[in-house]
Amino acid sequence: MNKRVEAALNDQIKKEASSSQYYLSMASWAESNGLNGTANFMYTHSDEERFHMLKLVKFVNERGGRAEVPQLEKPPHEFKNLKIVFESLLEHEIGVTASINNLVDICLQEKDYTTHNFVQWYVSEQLEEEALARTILDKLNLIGTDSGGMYMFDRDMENSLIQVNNSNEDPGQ
Ligand code: OFO
Repeated sequence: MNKRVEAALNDQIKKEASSSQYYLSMASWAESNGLNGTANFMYTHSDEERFHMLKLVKFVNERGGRAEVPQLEKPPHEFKNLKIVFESLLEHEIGVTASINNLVDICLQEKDYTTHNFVQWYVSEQLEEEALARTILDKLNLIGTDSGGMYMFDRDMENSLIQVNNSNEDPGQ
């Protein structure tokens, strides 16, 4: 496997693992603040990020490279409010998208079209995740600080899990 591509894939493995930890931390915060719908949404999201990481690990090893299990930094664990949680999520996803785009770029520079093809799944995934985070933030902006609205929002988050699960069905690992 091309060494530059391998290094970029390993870097992405770390990013996906960090995303999983970050959303797990958000889930724990939401659960301990009585926001069970949001907590379940974040637990599911955290599992998905772990799946994204595993998919990369397997790809690297199957193509003759070596996937490295990264050391991770402790994610933030205190959040002022729900809006900040989702703003942080969106900001984080924008960073991950930039990293995926960089990976695409490296594949093209190194003429690694197989990896380029593999990475397209992540390109679409990032598009969906950013769109979802923006939709959620729009809702939170409408609700403002109304506690009844917040209650309904949390209940909606539970229902939105169905949508997320459907949109993340793997087209064949
Ligand atoms: Fe892995 O999809 Fe977001 O970060």
